[in-house]
Amino acid sequence: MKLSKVSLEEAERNKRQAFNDTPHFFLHHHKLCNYKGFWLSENVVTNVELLRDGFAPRPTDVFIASHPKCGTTWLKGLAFAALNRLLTLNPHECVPLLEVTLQGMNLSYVESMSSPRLLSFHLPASMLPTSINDVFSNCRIIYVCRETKDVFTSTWHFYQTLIESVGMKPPPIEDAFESFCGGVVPYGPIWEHVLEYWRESQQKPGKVLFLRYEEMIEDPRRILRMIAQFMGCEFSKEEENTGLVDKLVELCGFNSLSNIEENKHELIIDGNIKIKKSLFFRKGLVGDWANLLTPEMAQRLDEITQEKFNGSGLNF
Ligand code: PAP
Repeated sequence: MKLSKVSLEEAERNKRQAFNDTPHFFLHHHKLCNYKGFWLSENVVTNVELLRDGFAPRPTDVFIASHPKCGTTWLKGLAFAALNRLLTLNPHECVPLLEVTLQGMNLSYVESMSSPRLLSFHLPASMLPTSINDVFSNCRIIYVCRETKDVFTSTWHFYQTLIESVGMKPPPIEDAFESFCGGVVPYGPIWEHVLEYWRESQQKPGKVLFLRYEEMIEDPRRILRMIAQFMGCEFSKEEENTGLVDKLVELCGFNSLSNIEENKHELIIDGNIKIKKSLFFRKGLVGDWANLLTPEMAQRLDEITQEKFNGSGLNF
């Protein structure tokens, strides 16, 4: 990876310019800044600049992209299993998150990965390194989105547990909800994030595969086959006959992944933030928002989603 065009100092300067008075933070411990219309944490802003000019994708690369809490862990597992016909580790360890890895310890690992590489981003499409969107680049992107009320619910539980685990007090849910509705959440606003990839997938269906968490829940076998076909490694008749698709779906399923010993230990991200792997597996259900949101909150999020997606051809 070449990082010569934008120096670290330049990236730092641009990042400082991007910071302004945040109206309210979703998380006490997460300093977010509005960078080109999206709320990102400090280190991610630096890395976007470095990646944008310096990242050299390989034509065979496949990127998993998502707004957080939309089914990333599961999709990483399915894509890795499709490519390798197995899954042995926590999906996050098999598929590195590029904009976080860069500043941490694992860049050399990304470079040493053999092709085809599976990498991931939570970045919006407009912030991907231009080399990935280049017409000459054959890289493919698999994006997963999820119904907004469930995304808020999953996000709330994740950070509540994380904040409490470091001895801090989470914000009142009403404040977190207001933040989310205003888009002030890591990588938010979610609606613009989803729309950017949705439009890309409409314009370039061979390059961007657009998936929904709900359809993964409904028919994971169909989605696994679709992912394999999109990546150019579809299942042979022989593999189908041996029940490989069923086995891989089972291997990546919520119960299987959340119960393996490997996923009960800590996962170290970005050098110093430690997140328990078990935090990535909570309930894995559609509609769990009904156990958290008041009817008013639910209606408010529905209205925002309807308004934002109006005319796009996208709905839930
Ligand atoms: P991330 O962006 O931090 O990586 P992500 O994996 O996108 O998180 O989302 C986590 C959600 O996916 C959790 O949803 P919940 O809070 O509503 O339960 C998690 O339980 C769910 N999840 C993780 N693995 C699976 C799986 N194998 N099958 C179904 N859902 C899953």
